[in-house]
Amino acid sequence: MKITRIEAIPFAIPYVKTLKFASGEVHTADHVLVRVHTEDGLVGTAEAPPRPYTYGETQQSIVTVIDTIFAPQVIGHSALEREQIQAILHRTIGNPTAKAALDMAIWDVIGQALDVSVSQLLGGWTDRMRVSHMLGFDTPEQMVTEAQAIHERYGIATFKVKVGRRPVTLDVDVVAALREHFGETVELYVDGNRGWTPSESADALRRMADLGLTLAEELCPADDILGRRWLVGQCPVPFVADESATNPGEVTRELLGGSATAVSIKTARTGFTVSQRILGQAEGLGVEVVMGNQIDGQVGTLCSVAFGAAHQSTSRRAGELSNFLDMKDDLLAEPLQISDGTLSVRRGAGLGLQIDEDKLTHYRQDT
Ligand code: MUC
Ligand code: MG
Repeated sequence: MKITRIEAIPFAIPYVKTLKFASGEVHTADHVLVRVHTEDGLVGTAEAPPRPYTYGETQQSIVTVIDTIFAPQVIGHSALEREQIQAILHRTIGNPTAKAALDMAIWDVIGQALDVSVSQLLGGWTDRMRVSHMLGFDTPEQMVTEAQAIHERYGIATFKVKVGRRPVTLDVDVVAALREHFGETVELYVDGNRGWTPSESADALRRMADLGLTLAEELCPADDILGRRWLVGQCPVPFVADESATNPGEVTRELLGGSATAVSIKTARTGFTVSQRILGQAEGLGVEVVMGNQIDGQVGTLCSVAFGAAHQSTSRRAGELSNFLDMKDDLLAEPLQISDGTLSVRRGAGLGLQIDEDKLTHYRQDT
């Protein structure tokens, strides 16, 4: 299982509809496909999504850090030396999605070599997850129409509503319209991507108090340290740390500092290895987790569901696994299918994914 070559391939696939949220917007999936080759002819695959407004990475920075810093040090190691490889990666600060994609591609290699699925290797709890769909900023009418279409077509009954606009009533009206439209038949929760101040967040929570929200995520910046603690202290539902808790140290700081009471796990930023460590922290501290989405394509989504379905506590809540529906196309030879509101783990060795090489040739940006 000696690693002989690592590819970082930039590609760009347009979105059908721009996804807008408080910290940014996405209109093209300008991701990086990472491939890890071994001397036995195995190829592990994962993808890294650049999110400059969250982690500072760009498509170019991901390719560069992999090509010039990570690949030269990782090549020559066995895929089984994951701890050695983690040590190499963590010698460089930041670059979470580049590190995560490498880690997940290496797990894909290990699964293929052992002829077992990565999800089973990780824990094998179940073979599918319920799906939560993310609704980006729009008018209440448009967001209800989108939610209804997604509900009808895919059976999805959990929606994460992007909030964080000013005045807060813009978003409160959306949540009220969704509740009015669906009644109690759907689960609703909100994600502010740090858009509000602590007092605006508290005001919005008060206004939404009767709307049956189940979670509130990153309503205000974690750097508003005392304000955030004050807010979390009065939040009636678990307050989820997402971009404020991107590694085990930050998870500890946010939870023990009283700035969050739940954690979003995103394989796109912590891979499988570090995501398992974060899951262990959450379980040990007794807080709930949600499988989040880094606005992944289908390759990244397959990684998320492989991890989420592998453990009891990550599969309890619906996972955010549907952002790829907004893309015009994707790279998988066999596209993902959401039905009855669930997404299944791929059977087969490793991550069970195969890239459509013609599509990759079409969408890659480096030729
Ligand atoms: C989310 O849960 O926040 C948007 C920004 C980001 O970092 O992730 C996405 C989704
Ligand atoms: Mg979030």
